[in-house]
Amino acid sequence: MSAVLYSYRRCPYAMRARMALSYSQIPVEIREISLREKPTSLLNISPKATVPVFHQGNLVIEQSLDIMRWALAQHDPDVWCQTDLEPEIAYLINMNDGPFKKLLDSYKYPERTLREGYPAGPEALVSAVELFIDPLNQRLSRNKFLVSNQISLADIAIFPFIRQFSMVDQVWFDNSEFNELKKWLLYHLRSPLFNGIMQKYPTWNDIPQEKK
Ligand SMILES: N[C@@H](CCC(=O)N[C@@H](CS)C(=O)NCC(=O)O)C(=O)O
Repeated sequence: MSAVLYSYRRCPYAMRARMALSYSQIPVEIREISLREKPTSLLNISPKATVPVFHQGNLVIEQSLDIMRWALAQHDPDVWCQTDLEPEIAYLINMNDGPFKKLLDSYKYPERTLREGYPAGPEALVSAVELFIDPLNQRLSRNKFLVSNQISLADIAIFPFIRQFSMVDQVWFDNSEFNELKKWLLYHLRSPLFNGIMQKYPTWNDIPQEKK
C-alpha cells in the first residue's frame, strides 16, 4: 500500500521524519504543502494539520517522533535504536523538543517573544547555550555522536534543530567555542542522507478549485 508524507521542506520536524523514512528505505510519496493553504486531503486525516503527517492505508501518524520510531521499527540497519541507550536518547529528545525548542524560538523570533513577555534574543541565546548547546558539545567531546560512538535516533531527531540554531546568527555560531558541535553539524549537513531529503518538490495541493 503506497505511503504519503505531508511535509514542508524547511520544517525541522519534517526533516527528521524524512531522514528516518529514507534511512529505513520506506517508499513514500513526499507531498510538499503550503502551510498557509493546507490541502483538503491532509485536513481530512489530521485536522490539526501540522507537518509532518504520515499516511498509509488506515495508519495516520501525526507526530514527527512517532513517524521516526515507526520507520525504525520496520527497518533499522545501523541500529539507531539501542534498547540500553533508550533512556538517554529519550532524555535528549525531550530536552530538544521541550525547553530547547522554546528558547530557539525566542532567540529566532525576538519580537514575537517579547510581545508575549518572555526573555528574547540575546537572553534566550545565553539560556539555550547553557541548557543544551554546551552540554551537547561536551557529550561530543567524549563520543563521536550524542549518546555513543554510533549514530542514534537522538542525533537525527536533534540535528535539524541545531542546524536552525546555527543559522539564526551564522557568524556567532562559526566563531563560538563549540567546536565539537560544529564538527558534528557539518558531518550531518554533508551526509548523503540529509542531502537526499532536501530535494525540492513543487507544492502539492488538492483544494477544490471553487475554494481557490
Ligand atoms: N509536534 C509536532 C510539531 C510539528 C510542527 O509544529 N510543525 C510546524 C512546521 S515546522 C507546523 O506544521 N506548523 C503548523 C502551521 O504552521 O500551520 C511534530 O513533532 O510533528
